[in-house]
Amino acid sequence: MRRAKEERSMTVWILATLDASEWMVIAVGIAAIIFVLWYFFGERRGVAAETTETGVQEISITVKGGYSPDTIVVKQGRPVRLKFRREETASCSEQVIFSDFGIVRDLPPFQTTIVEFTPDAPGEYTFTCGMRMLRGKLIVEPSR
Ligand SMILES: [Cu+2]
Repeated sequence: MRRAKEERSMTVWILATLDASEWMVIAVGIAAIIFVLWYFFGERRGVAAETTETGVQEISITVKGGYSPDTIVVKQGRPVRLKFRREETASCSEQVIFSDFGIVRDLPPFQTTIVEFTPDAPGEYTFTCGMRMLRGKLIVEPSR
């Protein structure tokens, strides 16, 4: 009992003696922890596709050990054009599958393969490689 009380008063004493720069270090440390938590666990909104003059929502995706960007945001009811640029020969990424849209496409290495479709309903749609190891997400936002 007594010991716990002493430890507590010690903690209070240490906090009371911190100067501004030490508080700064603590603040930066806490900010870094929050950033790491957000980075790994936070909801990521993804990258919005650009709308071309003809009204197509277009975005380039680099395929190399994964999809970059891996989360793409588009609007419902307008055509989407995904340009997959595969920058590797690793067999894992040789196919891309949009199972919700019934699309299976081969991605020849060091080429750009275009995948086009129009998402009619809002929602989150996963796309994967042939073995479902690499993953990306298409977020379709309601139009309006
Ligand atoms: Cu794979």
